[in-house]
Amino acid sequence: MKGELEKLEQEAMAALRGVRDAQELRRIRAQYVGRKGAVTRLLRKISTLPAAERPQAGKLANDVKIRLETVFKSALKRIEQERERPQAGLDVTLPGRPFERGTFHPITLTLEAISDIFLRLGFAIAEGPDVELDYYNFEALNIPRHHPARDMHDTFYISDNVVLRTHTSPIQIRVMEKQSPPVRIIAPGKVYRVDYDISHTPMFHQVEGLMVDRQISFGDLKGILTTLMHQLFDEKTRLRFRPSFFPFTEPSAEVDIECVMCRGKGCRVCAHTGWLEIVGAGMVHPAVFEMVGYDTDRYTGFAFGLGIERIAMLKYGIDDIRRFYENDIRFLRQF
Ligand code: 2NM
Repeated sequence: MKGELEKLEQEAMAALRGVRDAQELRRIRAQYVGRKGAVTRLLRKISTLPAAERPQAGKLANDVKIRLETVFKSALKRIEQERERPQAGLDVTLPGRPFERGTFHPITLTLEAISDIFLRLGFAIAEGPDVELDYYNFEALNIPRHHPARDMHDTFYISDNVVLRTHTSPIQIRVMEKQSPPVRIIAPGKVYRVDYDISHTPMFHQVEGLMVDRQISFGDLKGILTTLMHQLFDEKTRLRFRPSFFPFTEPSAEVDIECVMCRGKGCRVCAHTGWLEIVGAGMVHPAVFEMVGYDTDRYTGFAFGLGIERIAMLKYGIDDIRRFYENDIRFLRQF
């Protein structure tokens, strides 16, 4: 009796598992616990057992019947609920899940802010390859092989004469090779140097600018950079030009702006100097013009270079350059 009951229960459970509609469910229910069902029949047979076995067998059979009834009931409920939906698992009346809208990277935003300013000043945007010939990255910029200035650049070499560009100046050489003056361009893009710490990443972004025409002077350079900083930060920002050296400009200058964090009073960001060094600039060296075939008696020009990350950090109050490239969505969402 016990063995038979267990077998019936297992059979009934297995039959239930595949059931999809209510009619089939009722048929299975009748087959086991209906008036003529297999479990019911066993229950009736209990009276034929020896008196000593009846209570135990009766309890066992009743328990099986109750368990099966419970499972039938919940299966019926599940089937009826599914029937109310147009398609199992899909409720077309639910509101859709909205896609999260992306944001622009702070470097992109800064690059666009700078580009907008220069476009209004009549500059065009020029681009060039990230993988560059040694000639365009160094030679044409008056930095011959074994020149000490190459050490400053910590170059990634692809081969003997192919490098990852260490600045965007090669773009400007390529433009000058193809176009005669007047030239008024900015060259934005990624640049690469072997360096990684709190203020350096092996890839970062630069915007360089170049203006060549008759009678371009250092005064034009000062005017353009002053306008840039006033529009990028605010009109009260003061600039300071200090003498410097670059192989590709003469004279050369480092350009500082009054610290935008403390307004020149001195703080952690400006190392308590009140000034931030953010631009390198100068008058293009005649050797560079000769390399691209420009007549140095007719033309002069200025050039400058600035790091986008540094400006983005100041604009948005970011204190570690590495934040830009960690792809932390909580950081990126803020812009
Ligand atoms: C800088 C600083 C000073 C520069 C020079 C040239 C070119 F191609 F005209 F010679 N392009 N960029 C230049 C000058 C870049 O970056 C700190």
